[in-house]
Amino acid sequence: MQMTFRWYGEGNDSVTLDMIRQIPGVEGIVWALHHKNAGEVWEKDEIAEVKKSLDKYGFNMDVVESVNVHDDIKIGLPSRDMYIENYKQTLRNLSEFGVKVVCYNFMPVFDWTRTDLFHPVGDGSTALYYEKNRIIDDPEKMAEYILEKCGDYTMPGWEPERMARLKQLFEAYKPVTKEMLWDNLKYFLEAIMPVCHECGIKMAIHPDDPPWDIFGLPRLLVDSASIDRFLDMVDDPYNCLTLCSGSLSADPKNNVAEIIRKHCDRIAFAHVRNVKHFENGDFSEASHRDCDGDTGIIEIMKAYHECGFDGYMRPDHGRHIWGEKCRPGYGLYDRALGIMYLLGCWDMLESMSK
Ligand code: DNO
Repeated sequence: MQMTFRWYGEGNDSVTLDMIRQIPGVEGIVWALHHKNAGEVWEKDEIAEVKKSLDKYGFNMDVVESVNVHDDIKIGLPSRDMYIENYKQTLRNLSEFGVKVVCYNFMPVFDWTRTDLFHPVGDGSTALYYEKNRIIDDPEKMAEYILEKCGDYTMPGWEPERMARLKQLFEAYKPVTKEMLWDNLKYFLEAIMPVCHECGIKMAIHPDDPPWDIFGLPRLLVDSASIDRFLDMVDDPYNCLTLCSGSLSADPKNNVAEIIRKHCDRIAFAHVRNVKHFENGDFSEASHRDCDGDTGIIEIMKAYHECGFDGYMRPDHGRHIWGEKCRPGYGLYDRALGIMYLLGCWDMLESMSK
């Protein structure tokens, strides 16, 4: 297992590489060119600049999160072929800098969705929160709220340019049924798999967060059965998962450790995060400590260890603690605590297996 940390880039993150270097055990930075729109080619000189800044600290750049997929590909428009060609070129360019895993998602319109970004946890800290009844039928109001709360930092998938086109996007997705979305995902993956082989890059899809349809939009990767379907649909060692424990475990029926045991060889990237459920279907994000939520962090770490997981892992969202001002979910302090907890579990499992 290789521990990594997500960073949004110079001038786009409250956390600096100097700070990350002081967290024990971080080998790589999970990065992206956040200024690029979905569908654009990532140019080599832009990638080289990131490499230069990471090299100074001895961090690898093996994992990208994310190269976003253009909506025309998800919707299945004729222009998708052009965007797929651009995607392939981005993969080729990334491979020249040693990138091994590309995380992406296939969620229509929105990426991850929460109704409150700074919900009090009860101990003076705040965390991302999902109130089921607030996701009814007004995505525009939702977007307004999210944008206002994010301040200087946009949440991935909720960029103001995209949100300004919400009505248009909803219109465009109207004819897309769940089965069509599956077909479009298959089309995309089959088109890029040869380039993935050529470049040695694993495509690692992020499950849908939350794992159910929202605002009438279909969502695909929501449980064990849909993950089976996805991996069978394009049965290729380069067609992999970003197994996000927090996304999946927002649905209490999902057993993340079981999914890990079943598909460990197809998990290229592990997001480890804890979620606390409430009886009415709401959920709150929690500290990484097992007993603070319902995800079963220890069982998850055991499953990865048992399977000999040798992919990349990162702590996922943290709470906002000690008054930190940061991008929602992506501060330094609680994610650094998260890493220490995960590495503590891992080191203990290692020592017990000797
Ligand atoms: C949330 C992240 C997601 C993820 C994308 C991948 O914090 O895990 O935004 O990066 O879904 O494309």
